[in-house]
Amino acid sequence: MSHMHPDDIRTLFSRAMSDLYRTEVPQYGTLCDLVARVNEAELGRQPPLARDGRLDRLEVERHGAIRVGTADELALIRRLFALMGMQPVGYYDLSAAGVPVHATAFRPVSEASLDHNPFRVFTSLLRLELIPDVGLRQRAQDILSRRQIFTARCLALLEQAEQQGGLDGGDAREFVSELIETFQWHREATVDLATYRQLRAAHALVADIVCFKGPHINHLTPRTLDIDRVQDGMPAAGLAAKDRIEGPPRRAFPVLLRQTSFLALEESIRFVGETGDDTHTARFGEVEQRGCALTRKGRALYDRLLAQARSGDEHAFAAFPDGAQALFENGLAFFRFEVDPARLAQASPPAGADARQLVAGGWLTLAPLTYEDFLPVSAAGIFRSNLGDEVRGGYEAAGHQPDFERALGAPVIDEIALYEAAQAASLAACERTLRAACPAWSA
Ligand code: OOG
Ligand code: NI
Repeated sequence: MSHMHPDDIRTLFSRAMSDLYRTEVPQYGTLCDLVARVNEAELGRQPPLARDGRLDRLEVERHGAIRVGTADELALIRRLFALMGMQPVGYYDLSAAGVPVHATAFRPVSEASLDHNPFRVFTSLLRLELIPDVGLRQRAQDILSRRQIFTARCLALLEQAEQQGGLDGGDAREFVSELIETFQWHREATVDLATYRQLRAAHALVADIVCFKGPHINHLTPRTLDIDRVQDGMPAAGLAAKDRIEGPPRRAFPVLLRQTSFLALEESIRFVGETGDDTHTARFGEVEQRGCALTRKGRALYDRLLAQARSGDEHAFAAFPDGAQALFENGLAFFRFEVDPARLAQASPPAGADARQLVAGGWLTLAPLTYEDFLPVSAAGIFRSNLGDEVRGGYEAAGHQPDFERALGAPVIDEIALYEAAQAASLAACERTLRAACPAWSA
């Protein structure tokens, strides 16, 4: 029996999630159409070489977000997503932004898998210990302990896949359709109206996580090559855009992530045992533009300048180099190196020249390594506007990665280490080429 490749199961999953969200949130379809138009126009402006394979990746590239309530739910998500080649990468503490969760991003990690389909799911775990009211906390815990968010068939297929080392095509398709059920929206709450209101008073997100059958997908985000153009096009497409894009201003050389969103749907809910009703903002729309990954040093500078920009300094980002060469020379960003054959034909690099000299002399060119991760705390604006929540300060409690990893049942992967390894691998490949072409260089 031959197993379907995890990359292909992931593609089935991301397509199925996209189809689901299109039926649940019609504005998502409108947004995807707008993004596709903008991306096509933008790709048309780029040189043909840069286009190879990119439209393919962009057409399927999405990230989703879910929020789970218990350690057991999180650990099961990890095992289920592993069948699709998605690993937990990074630790995100959102308590600083006044949101009582911590999180990781499940995503592929190898470059080949990312090229195949970089589907990511930002997954948050509720931190009930941040709810000060002990009675309410216990109540929430009891409600969560009674629910099973996965179908029995989904869990059976998980066991089978773990035992046999994979799933064949038919089982993989069944697995995906069972798994999708977990992320559907159900307008029937699992609690009565009074309980919902109590939990919502503690925090809108607590109600969102605790009061429903499972972790409904709360947004699914396409990637655009020009977010300013999408933002400008949103009103005419009938989408209520946020008033500004999160992240740094437009740059010649994009870095990290810029995001914007349209406002959440007000959805009516049916509560247990009563005729009373209320509305809830569970789902919204988001779009993002991804740029180059930054080193720790680059990220520290970015965070400092973003804070300055937030407190009114419009020109803060002028201090951030806006070009591949300068970012590389200052050790601020990660790149994929490529040997320039034309330059090599002209002259050999000097003996012993290092990466910096090879780049400066034109033997190596720099392509950005795409940032594959998230910036939810700096995008706290998106969090807030979509929770329908009043602005509140951060929690006193700091993040707690060991607790999160205990719940997950595994350590999270350090995203910076992944970028470092990708950059190092591309340099090693270039060095092999140079060594073969000009023995004098390696001497
Ligand atoms: C997750 C928000 C994080 C992003 O793009 O930063 C996220 C959530 O609202 O549950 O998706
Ligand atoms: Ni998002």
